[in-house]
Amino acid sequence: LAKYNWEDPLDLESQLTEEEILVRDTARSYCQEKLLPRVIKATREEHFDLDIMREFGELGMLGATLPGPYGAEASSVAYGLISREVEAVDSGYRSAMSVQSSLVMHPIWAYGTDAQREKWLPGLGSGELVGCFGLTEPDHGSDPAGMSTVARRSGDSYRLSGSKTWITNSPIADVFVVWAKDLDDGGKIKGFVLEKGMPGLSAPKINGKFSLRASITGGIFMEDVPVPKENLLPNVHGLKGPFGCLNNARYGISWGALGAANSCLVQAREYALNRTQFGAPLARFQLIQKKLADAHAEIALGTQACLRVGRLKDEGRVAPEMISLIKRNNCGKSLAIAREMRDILGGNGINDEYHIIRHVMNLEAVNTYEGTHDIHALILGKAITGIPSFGVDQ
Ligand code: TGC
Ligand code: FAD
Repeated sequence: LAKYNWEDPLDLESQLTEEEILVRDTARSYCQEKLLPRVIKATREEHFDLDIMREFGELGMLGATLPGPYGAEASSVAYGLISREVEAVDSGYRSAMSVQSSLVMHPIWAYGTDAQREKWLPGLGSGELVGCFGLTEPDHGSDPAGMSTVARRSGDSYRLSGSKTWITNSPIADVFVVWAKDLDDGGKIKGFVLEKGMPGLSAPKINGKFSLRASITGGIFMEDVPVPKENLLPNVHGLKGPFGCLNNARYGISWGALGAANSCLVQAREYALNRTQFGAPLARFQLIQKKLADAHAEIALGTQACLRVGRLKDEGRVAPEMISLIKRNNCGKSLAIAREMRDILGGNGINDEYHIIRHVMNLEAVNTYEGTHDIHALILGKAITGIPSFGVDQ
């Protein structure tokens, strides 16, 4: 019989390729040595350090799955492992990485022209340029089909008007992938690449977040912004454009959330072994062991599901509902785990020096963005019953 390894309960290691292990170990060293020491201050000060994007770039962590020359053609599992390592430190850092990779570089690669790829992908891949993805609007969050942002043709340009909100990286972005309805083409939803400095474009920061404080979030305001027609992403229209990007980002988040949950488990275990009450370490008590066992089991099962979906993705056999299943399950479970692990630390659990409370707060947003927990339930509900129940007229 094999010996049980609580740190790798279902033997993930033997299911990874050598290259994936190398990618994970490189990401782990960087995250533990360079990101972890910065995160408490960054969270207290609500600050995103731009150097981090360039460091991600140097390590090949941006757009890693894209083919050469723009990416390293890493597997989806390798991308998931990077997300897990980054989010083990902070979901906000993973946000910065996954928006750049899945929501900005991916659409330029998948829907753009060769000239667009050549213009933006090298800078985005090195982290010299920062990108953001504007889908959500003040009045259209879970239901982006109702978006109000519009594009109108005007000579050789489009004019974009509207506003987006809750946009990761927008205040520091050089490149804005924005989704708008083309009024000269039947209101079809299309993707446009806007650039910092365009007249009528602004992106103010949203202050006062209690979640993802080490990530910067803002709005995008567009007042008749002239956008050259060369900046239209020509190879997609309709919601399948943004949703095609979200499939990749949601998949990465499924791995990432478990990275945060696992950090909470490791911290709580350590604390329970060292903290004595009633004459014994907390780890001696059955209620504590049950909490650790529940967290441990969910992380192990969720990770195995991520691996399976990643492999299917690389084989071209993934269905979006599979991604909804793991995004919903892993974010919801990770949030519950983080709360339980925080409880094991008692009063110390609410101090940021112990990290867990930061993960609890972060995972609230992670459970909400890229489709809320309940929206993914409805996607699965539709798949199970065949009946859509998103809107009143369905
Ligand atoms: P529906 O009628 O179902 O579909 C419209 C069209 O889209 C296609 N489609 C997909 N294509 C690819 N992948 C998917 N996952 C797809 N889901 C749908 C579909 O086939 C159809 O195509 P066509 O050719 O027939 O037109 O759409 P609906 O309007 O009924 O929407 C349903 C619903 C609620 C599931 C959807 O709107 C939804 O997922 N809402 C959630 C919104 C969301 O996730 N927003 C994310 C914003 S970005 C973000 O949060 C980034 S945070 C990043 C960070 O910081 O890490
Ligand atoms: P709403 O859609 O108003 O939902 C509110 C509540 O109602 C939720 O509980 C929801 O589940 C529920 N609800 C909605 N519809 C239904 C229904 N039919 N049935 C039952 N319940 C329903 N967006 C971007 O485009 N780009 C980004 O980079 C980005 N980054 C983000 C970063 C952060 C920190 C946050 C918090 C959000 C970010 N978002 C981004 C936006 C995010 O995707 C939305 O917040 C999310 O999709 C939910 O939309 P909403 O906030 O408008 O909530």
